[in-house]
Amino acid sequence: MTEDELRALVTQVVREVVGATDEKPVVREEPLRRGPHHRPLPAPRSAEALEQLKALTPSRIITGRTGTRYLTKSYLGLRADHAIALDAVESQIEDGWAEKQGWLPLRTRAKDHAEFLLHPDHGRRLDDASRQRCEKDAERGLDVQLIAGDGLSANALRLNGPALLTALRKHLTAAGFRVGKPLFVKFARIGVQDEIGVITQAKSTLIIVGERPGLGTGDSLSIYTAHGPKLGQDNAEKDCISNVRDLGFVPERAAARCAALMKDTFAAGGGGVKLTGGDPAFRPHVINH
Ligand code: B12
Repeated sequence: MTEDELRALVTQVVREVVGATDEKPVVREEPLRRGPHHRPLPAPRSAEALEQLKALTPSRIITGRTGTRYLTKSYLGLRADHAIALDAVESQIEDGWAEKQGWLPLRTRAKDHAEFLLHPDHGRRLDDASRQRCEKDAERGLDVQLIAGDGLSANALRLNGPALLTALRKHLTAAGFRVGKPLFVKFARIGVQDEIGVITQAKSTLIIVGERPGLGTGDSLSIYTAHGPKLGQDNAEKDCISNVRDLGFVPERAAARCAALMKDTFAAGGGGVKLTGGDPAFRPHVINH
């Protein structure tokens, strides 16, 4: 059978199966419903300025659209970034990792990760064994007690924590502060720095912790400082340097900024609102980056 004969046979079979007639299809000049159009961006006045703007952020800006919807590329990127955020919140620090960094391992009252996520308060106090270990093994009366916590992204601590704590030790020591051996707290919320500060009688505590991730920011750490420790200290008396990661505020620069913040804090006798000196026009010098 020739190729043409085969084609005719297949056409006949298909026509029989679908019940085709010889009526000519109605062809409309204009389709009734237009499909969505890919709307690429209009040509920018300065392509260079546009690229500079995009380079400032990993966020999806100036991406174009299709109809009222995202481009497939944007949509898939959003799903991938969401997966990174979920992975970050689900991540945990494995046993033994903190000791390898030279940090004293402690844990909070949260018995497991699910309890930690569901009951934030359980992540703000040490469990009994850790309290005793902290009383026995942690140094007393340091200027700044360094603490590392997993918080809402153990991945961030694993990736950026060692570099950040090394840089913090370097800059704080150079600024004249006594900092000792760092402590690590598993299942930690910010508030746990209060209890540690009270136990160790440090003048200030500083906790680095995995931030609640935004889209694609599962590697981001924050530094929270608290001067004059007391249980349940208000956030208004504390300070925060956020977005510490390679794509944001790089650990080395964030540590230098933190040392400057601690100098101001000690000079003012407290952090947070005390640093404003009561001036309503005050603009904190510690912002994202
Ligand atoms: C969640 C969140 C909040 C929540 C906290 C609720 C809760 N119980 O979790 C709410 C909505 C209450 C909040 C409020 C504020 N927040 Co807020 N917050 C965040 C966010 C998105 C995540 C924080 C996080 O992951 N913490 C880690 C986990 C483990 O900590 P946690 O113990 O579970 O929760 C504590 C901290 O989140 C802390 N906290 C939250 N915000 C702030 C801000 C400051 C200055 C301090 C000292 C502490 C603090 O409060 C929680 C309870 O103790 C971050 C952005 C980010 N992705 O990091 C911004 C962020 C930390 N917040 C910020 C700000 C400015 C504020 C406010 C001052 C806003 C305002 N003008 O009112 C207030 C201050 C609150 C206060 N005085 O108590 C800024 C801090 C900027 C800076 N470098 O100082 C950030 C970085 C957002 C940003 N990019 O601008 N916040």
